[in-house]
Amino acid sequence: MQLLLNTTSPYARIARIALAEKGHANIGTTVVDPWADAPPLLEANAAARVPALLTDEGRPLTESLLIVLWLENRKPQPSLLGNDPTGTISRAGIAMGVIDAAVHTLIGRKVTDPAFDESPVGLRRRRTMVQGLLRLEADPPSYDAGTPDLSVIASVVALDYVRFRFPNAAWMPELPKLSSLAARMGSHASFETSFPRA
Ligand SMILES: N[C@@H](CCC(=O)N[C@@H](CS)C(=O)NCC(=O)O)C(=O)O
Repeated sequence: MQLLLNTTSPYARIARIALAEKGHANIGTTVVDPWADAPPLLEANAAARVPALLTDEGRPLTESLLIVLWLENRKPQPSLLGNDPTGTISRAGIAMGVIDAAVHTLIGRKVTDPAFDESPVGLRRRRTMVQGLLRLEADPPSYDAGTPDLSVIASVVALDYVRFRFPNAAWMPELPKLSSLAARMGSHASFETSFPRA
């Protein structure tokens, strides 16, 4: 298997962490710049986005959560759905909303200009980040030991990404519970090795 990724994408980080937790920590990786239309990425993904996973059968898989779904199906244990799959998927959905809003804000800056953040759509995306994080803070995913579930993965990836892209943002709320979860997961190998870096 081969994973096409970049070192900042929260979607690629979810796929990386899920692969590692499913026993594929040493999978081959190729770092690509999705905005440079790298030929291997274009071949694997018509949408030219990371992550893309090339299976051993030579089949390209795209979309972070579909890669997780494929992994769950291929190797059900350890499960990434935890003891309460409905709660896990519900919280993971909130975290994905935060991730989408953050990435969309970065893309909005590319499409228009830095003023995107304060535009009506930019403020809507910011509200999504703040409200999504506050909802997760009010009902945080829990981690005891062993394999983190998808809600832990997506929530920590979301928080780390928002902090990475919007450092010192005045609009970021206090998030003591999520922060302590992120700090704890930061020393878990799959999270540590995939921490976003420019
Ligand atoms: N829904 C996709 C989103 C993937 C995505 O948007 N990746 C970004 C990097 S964060 C990308 O490659 N963007 C390039 C582009 O939009 O053209 C997923 O879950 O994998």
